[in-house]
Amino acid sequence: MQQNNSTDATIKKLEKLLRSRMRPLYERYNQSIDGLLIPLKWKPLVLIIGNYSSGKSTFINEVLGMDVQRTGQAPTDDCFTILTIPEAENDEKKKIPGSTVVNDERLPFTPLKPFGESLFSHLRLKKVNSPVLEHFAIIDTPGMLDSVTEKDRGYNYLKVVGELARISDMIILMFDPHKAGTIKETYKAIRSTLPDTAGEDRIFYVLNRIDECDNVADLVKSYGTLCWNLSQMTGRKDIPRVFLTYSESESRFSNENNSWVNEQEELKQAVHTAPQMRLSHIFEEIDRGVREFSLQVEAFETFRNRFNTKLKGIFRVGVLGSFLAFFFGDIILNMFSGIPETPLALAAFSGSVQLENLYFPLAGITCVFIILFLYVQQFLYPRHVKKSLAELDTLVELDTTHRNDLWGRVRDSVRESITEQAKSLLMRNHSRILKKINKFLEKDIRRLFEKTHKH
Ligand SMILES: Nc1nc2c(ncn2[C@@H]2O[C@H](COP(=O)(O)OP(=O)(O)OP(=O)(O)O)[C@@H](O)[C@H]2O)c(=O)[nH]1
Ligand SMILES: [Mg+2]
Repeated sequence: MQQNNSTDATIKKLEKLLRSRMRPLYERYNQSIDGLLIPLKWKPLVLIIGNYSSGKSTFINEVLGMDVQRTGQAPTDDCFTILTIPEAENDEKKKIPGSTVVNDERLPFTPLKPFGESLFSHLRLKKVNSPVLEHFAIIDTPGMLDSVTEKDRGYNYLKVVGELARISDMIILMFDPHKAGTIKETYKAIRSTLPDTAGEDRIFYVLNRIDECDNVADLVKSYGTLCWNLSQMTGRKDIPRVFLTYSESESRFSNENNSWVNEQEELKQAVHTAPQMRLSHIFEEIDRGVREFSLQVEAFETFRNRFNTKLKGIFRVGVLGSFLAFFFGDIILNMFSGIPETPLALAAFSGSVQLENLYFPLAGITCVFIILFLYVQQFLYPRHVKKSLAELDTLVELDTTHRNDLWGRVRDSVRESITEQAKSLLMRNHSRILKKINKFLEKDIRRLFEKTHKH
């Protein structure tokens, strides 16, 4: 793997930190840090998505300087193709099937496993001898179809795109003037997996095939449609940069002296910066992943605190009950059954307290505590678990959209943990774990981040 040495060293440090600081905490909740380690694997990734026939494969061929991907009008390619360089000179296997790719633990594609055979047969890794691929891998994707035809794929295309967007360091969203209005679904799919507060700078918007616009008015119309849709989706007033590109060799222009705008060279240069974007992507992903975990622990803490408040109430009742049982229990028993002969209070009054006078009062206290224990176990505890599951969203404060967004991703996992390990969650000191997580984010990770960004 060709990668900047200092980036490599930082990634190693991050992995070490995650394994030493976070793994023990995750394991306490029967969770694994494997998901956090995925973006650290392999090499920088550039993901190209967009409408069918928007020119994705043509652009890739031009970046690589060779014809590796099939191109053509109408939906041409229904495969996800990961393009990388052969690892060694005699690297025989030029194409690796999807089922092997998703099972290779050295690669970051294991999250695609749940999509099953219908995806694996449309996924492959291709080894291409292009020097460009020494520094990063490119993922060519099948074109986005209309939502009706999408249903025939046999796997959830948008979810796959979302997973790939999560692990990619650069995402190129490519549209052509004819379909500039169909960006919505694609954007939603990738947005749902990207961090809420960041990630936007990882996306490059491209309006390709602009040579097919007949005139400037036509181009402005397509550009306007794309921008309108973008602003609708991002909710931002500022429009992100949109690269206006076309392929010289495919264009309708016969000579090179035409004055039509073309930012394809700039886009190609931008693609080469993917390795530099890798570290910030990794930091973002770790930050997001750990904050998701932290929010779960917060929920467990509320779950425990609420139960403890109820327990305290019960304990107070217990103390009062014990007091009454100790001093008056034997008197009442004596009134009904004549036993014990001399209740403790009477013995104390006559100044002759014997050890046997304490038997009944102590038995009274034990009875009170047994009753309360049974009440907690049979009634209070199951009711608390049931109520917490029914009011899951009240376990954490959802005061910002960022927290809301994180919560949406971990809610099911919290439900599962409370259902499966409620007792151990009630016994654990979550605030100590929260402090450790906070220290990891604010000290360890921040320090490393600042150090790498100084260089
Ligand atoms: N005029 C013009 N045609 C282009 C341009 N780029 C690609 N084409 C043509 O458009 C068609 C589609 O290009 P592809 O590169 O196959 O598009 P794609 O996005 O990979 O399509 P799918 O893989 O089917 O989703 C091909 O016939 C290309 O020759 C361009 O910039 N201008
Ligand atoms: Mg293609």
